[in-house]
Parts: sequence; C-alpha cells; structure tokens
Amino acid sequence: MLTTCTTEKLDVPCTGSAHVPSELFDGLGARQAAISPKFLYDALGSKLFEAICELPEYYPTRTEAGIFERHGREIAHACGIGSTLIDLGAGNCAKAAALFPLLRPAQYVAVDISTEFVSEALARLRLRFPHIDMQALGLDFSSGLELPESVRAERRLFFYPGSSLGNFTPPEARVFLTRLRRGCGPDGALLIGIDLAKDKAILDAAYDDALGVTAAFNLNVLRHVNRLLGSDFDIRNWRHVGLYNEAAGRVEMHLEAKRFQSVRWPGGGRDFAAGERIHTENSYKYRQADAIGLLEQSGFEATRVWTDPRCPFAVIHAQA
Ligand code: AVJ
Repeated sequence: MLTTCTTEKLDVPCTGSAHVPSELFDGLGARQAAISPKFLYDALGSKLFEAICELPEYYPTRTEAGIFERHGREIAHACGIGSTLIDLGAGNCAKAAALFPLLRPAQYVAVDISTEFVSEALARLRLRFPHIDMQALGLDFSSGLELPESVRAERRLFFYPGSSLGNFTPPEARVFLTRLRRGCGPDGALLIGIDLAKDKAILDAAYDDALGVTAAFNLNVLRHVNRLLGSDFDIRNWRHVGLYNEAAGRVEMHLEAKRFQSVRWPGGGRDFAAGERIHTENSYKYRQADAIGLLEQSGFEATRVWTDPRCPFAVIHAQA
C-alpha cells in the first residue's frame, strides 16, 4: 500500500507565530540587523540541518548520539520508563526515536516550529512504533510553552538535545529553563544535551564546513524571510560567516553583504553597505559547571551528567 503523508495535518494547529512579521521587521530595522535563528527552519532549512549533522566537521550530533548509545541504560534508569516524552525542536524525531526502546514513553509529543517537516517525520514514526501515543505540535516554544490538554500532565520528561539551548543568551536561557521547569509539574524532569567549550579551530570548522552546507543553511534564511515578509533579498549578494567568538563564549553566524544593496519589502526597506552583517545565530558553548549552574538557577536539580572524554559535550538529567 502506498499512501502519502505529505498533506497530513498537524494534530494541534500552529500557534505562537501571530507576530512573526513584526519580530522580523524589528530585527531587520535594528542598527545591528538580526534575524532570529528559529527562521532558519523552514522545510528546506530543516533538511539542510539534517545534512549538517552528517558532516565530518559538525561533531555535536554524533557526539551526543555516542553518549546516548554508551550510557543508554543509565540514562533510561535516571529518566524511568513510561514517561510523557516532550521533544523540543524534534525535527526528524531521530534522536528521540533512538531512545524509544530504552525509555518506552507512554506518550511522545514532537514539538517543532517547522510544522510540515515534523508532521511528516511523525507520520513515518507512527508506522514504526504503533503502540506509542504520538502528537505533532507546531509551536514556537521560544516565546511560550502552552501545551494543549491532550499532552499528559504526569511524568513529563522534556527532551532538549543537540545543544539548542545555545541559541539563547544565558539570561534568556534562564527564563526559558524556568518556564520549562514550571511546565514539568512536580514529577517532571529534563534530559538536555549541551555543547561545551572547546578549541576554536574545531568550532570554526564545525560552523563553516568545507562543503558549504552550513553556508547554504544560513543563506536559506533569506529565502524564508522573503516568503514571510515579501522582501527581495538576493541570496547571491550575501556570504556566510560562521566563527567562534572566544571572548563572548559563543559561535556566531552572520550573513555579510558582498556589495552595497537596497532591500525592499512592503511598506519599507533598508540599504546595506558592503561588508555589513545580519546576525543570524548565537550558539553558546558552556563550561560544564556553568551549564549545571544555569539549570540550578532555573530551579532544576542536576542529578546526572554524562560526557564524552574525547569531545566535550554534556548530557544532563535534571529533576524539576
Ligand atoms: C540546532 C541550534 C544546536 O547551534 O549547533 C548548526 C544549529 N547552526 N550549524 C547549533 C546550527 C549552524 C545548531 N543547533
């Protein structure tokens, strides 16, 4: 039997995107122009990020998967079985799916801003794990975490892998984690993957790879913005910049104007000088103690930490 899942509707309609254009207008109009990294993830952007995870230079996904593999039983022991597994930024759902046999969740909730991408991934996953109750949730959880009533309140285990927390500044991360802890309820917990500080050469290569996949991922944000705003960014006028800012403790991605240009959108526009940049992403790299500190300042209690001795990365289980 051949059925198509591409038109499958979300189980719960998309929320949290009502003021997308104003957020974009504000960012593009600011003296230091900026686009939030969440706009990197349209359907193509999500696929490009999947490709990034295959690159030899991009170590986080592989390193984290290795930790899950090596310490899977201990991780499952810390998390317990039969939880309500809430995957934040689920994407292709592969990381959670790899843990299903160990965690045996009672319910799986795949949350992602890229609604189409996540519902397709979930449709495939349902065929592989028909006994798990699954829901796709199109939600920009960076601005709020109101979960529908269909998400079980008991034994919530928030899953936030891949070091996506790094997209927030540390103060923003505290706000986000505090909200998460409240969302946990009394018996909830968090399983989070956080990338740790390491050599600049390793980080520079990971965010500016030889094939140019990260460049394509970054530049694609302009196509997405053109669709959302009706703007006329010409991709060919921009180049990708990705590098570790050691003083700030973060990798930064920017788009740099190759030449002077005027960009317009309905009701406005902006000139960009040659060399002017649009800041598109921060990816903070923590020291392990600072990552744990951040969790504890947000009301979590870090109960277990698993790392990789060859490549600094931490998977942390934290109790609400
Ligand atoms: C998905 C936010 C964790 O910061 O490493 C990959 C995104 N950006 N290459 C990261 C990303 C450039 C990624 N996160």
